[in-house]
Parts: sequence; structure tokens; C-alpha cells
Amino acid sequence: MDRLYSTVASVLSPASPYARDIGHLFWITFWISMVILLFVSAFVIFNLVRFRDRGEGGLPPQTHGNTVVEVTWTVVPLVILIVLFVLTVQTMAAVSPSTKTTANALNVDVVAHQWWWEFRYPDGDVVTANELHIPVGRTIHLTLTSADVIHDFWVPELGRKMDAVPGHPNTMIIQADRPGTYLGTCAEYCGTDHAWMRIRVVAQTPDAYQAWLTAQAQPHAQPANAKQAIGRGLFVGLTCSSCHTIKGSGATASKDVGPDLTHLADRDTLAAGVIANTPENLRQWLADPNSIKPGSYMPDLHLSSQQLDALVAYLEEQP
Ligand code: HEC
Ligand SMILES: [Cu+2]
Repeated sequence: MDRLYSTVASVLSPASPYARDIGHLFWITFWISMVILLFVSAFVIFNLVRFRDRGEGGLPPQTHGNTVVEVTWTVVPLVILIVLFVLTVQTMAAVSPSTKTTANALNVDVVAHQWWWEFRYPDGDVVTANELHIPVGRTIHLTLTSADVIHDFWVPELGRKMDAVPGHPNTMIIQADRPGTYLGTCAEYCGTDHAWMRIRVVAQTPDAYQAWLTAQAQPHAQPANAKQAIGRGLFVGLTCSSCHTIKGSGATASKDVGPDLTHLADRDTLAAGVIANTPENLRQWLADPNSIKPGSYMPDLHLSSQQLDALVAYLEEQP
């Protein structure tokens, strides 16, 4: 069982208009800072050399007050700060929801949990976890809340960061220019598994996205063999279904304590990006969740080997 440690996600490789705006602001600030750094360094070195002690003894001539110098070093930083302030306010407006950016947007509700993400598509009766599918070239308008503590949604290549606060919905926008998988993470310390609450945004062509949405709206496949039928029986009969929903299983969790498991087989990872979604990894996860994600709120139900096989067969739609 290999944990998926690598993440390659950088504000410096923007893949959306909003991330690019943020990137521009970063580079403008960076180059202004570099000019200041070079100027100050050169000035210090020049003075060190020019006015060094040449062994003449005594103090050099003492001067006091210089209006030109003092006005200059007050006005120049003031102008730099005003310029950066104006650019920052402009960028904030450009990367946040507005009537212009959300006119044709796709709405998705995001609920952060300790320690995973729930994505609800109001237009399609679809709920998924940790993997957000979006069509390329369209603004996605996210409404974020939290089921427990404060988390923070951040996919650096696609947009800004935004806090997910219990009882206080925040909104933000993201967009992807080209198909691909964009990684993100929780950016507000939220407890033990804060570092293991990854986001995968899967950007697809509009047609592929629509096909995905239609497939996800279907109920989970009915058991195709005896093993899967036993698996479904266990899912409903054990306490699984009090925390998890599977559409079409005959049981609906009264409250989504754990991720919706409908069409779990379609996801790339398990446990919010900790391990790849394979039947072997799923078996290990069900057998001992804490061996994979210490501290997670999925309980160890002490399942027997046959129970594990049956649950894996049902959840992964395996023979
Ligand atoms: C007390 C509530 C609870 C019960 C009972 C429970 N789970 Fe979970 N389960 C969770 C939580 C919470 C998570 C999310 C763990 C994380 O990623 O931190 C989870 C995660 C999972 C995942 C990974 C989902 C994903 O998208 O990564 C699977 C699969 C799963 N549970 C299956 C089961 C099965 C099968 C049972 C019954 C044998 C079960 N769970 C019982 C709370 C529960
Ligand atoms: Cu978090």
C-alpha cells in the first residue's frame, strides 16, 4: 500500500484566467521587490567601500538633516505601496464572484469535513467526494461551508483560496482552460489529518463532463453476482449506511457523516487522496482505516475476510 505523497500544484503554473491574474500580481510584486533589493544592496556596498576607514583617525564631518533625502525616502515607498494596493484591489475584484464572472457559471456546493471534501451538484442530483469534475472554459461558482471546523479550499492553478466556515457560506470562482487533473489541498489547519485532505479537480471537455454527470446521476449498479449481493446486504445491515449513502442500495444516510459511495469505482483515489482507488487498497482501508489515515473518523468495524471481499466486490463493482 503506497500513499500518494506527491503533489505538483503551483501558483506559478496558472491554468485559469483567475490564477493568471493572481500570478501577474505575484510577478509585479516580485520584480518591484527585486529592484528595491538590488538598489539597497548596491547602495550599501558602494557606501561601505567609498566611506571605509582609511586609517586617517577621528570622526568624519558630521551632518544633520537633509530635506531632499527625507522627502524622497518617504514619497518613493508611499508611491510603491499605493501602486501595489491599487493592483491588489483590482485583482481581488477580478478573481471573485461578480455579476460578470458568474453570469453563465456552473454552481457546485462544497462541504468541507474532517478530513474530506463533499461536492454537491445542485443541477444534477449528484454528490461526490474529494474529486470535483468540471467542464473546461466555464466559470465554476463554488458555495463553501463546513460540517465541523474551519477549512480552506485551495487549488492553486485554478483560482484563489477561500475559507469553508460552518454556518457561513462563502463563494468563490474557479475555471480550467484545458483538460487535466488539478491538485489542491486544505489550506487552514483543521486537525490531525489536515495534510491528508486533498482535492482533485478533473477538468473535462463539456461533452465528457456531461457524460460523467449523467452517469453519476444514475443509481449504483445492482448486484451482478452473489458476492456483490452479500456486499450490499452488509452495507445496509452493518452500520455503514448510517454514515454513507449509496444511491440505489436501499439505504440513505440521514446525514452525510462519510463520503457518498455511489459509483465509488469511478474515483481515482480513496480517503481524500491518500491511496489509489484499487480493490486491494479498498480492502486494506475497510480492514483498518487507521493504518492508512491515522485519526480518520471512519471506524474499524472488525470485518471478517469474507465480509471484506463482499464489500469490495459491491463497492468497486468487481466480479
Ligand atoms: C461512523 C461513521 C462511519 C461508518 C459507520 C462507516 N464509515 Fe466509512 N467513512 C467514514 C468517514 C468519516 C470517512 C472519510 C474518511 C476520511 O477520508 O478521512 C469514510 C470513508 C470511507 C470510504 C472511502 C471513501 C472515499 O471516497 O474516499 C469507504 C469506501 C468507506 N468509508 C466505506 C465504509 C463501509 C463499507 C462501512 C461499513 C462496513 C463504513 N464505511 C462505515 C465514516 C463512516
Ligand atoms: Cu481541512
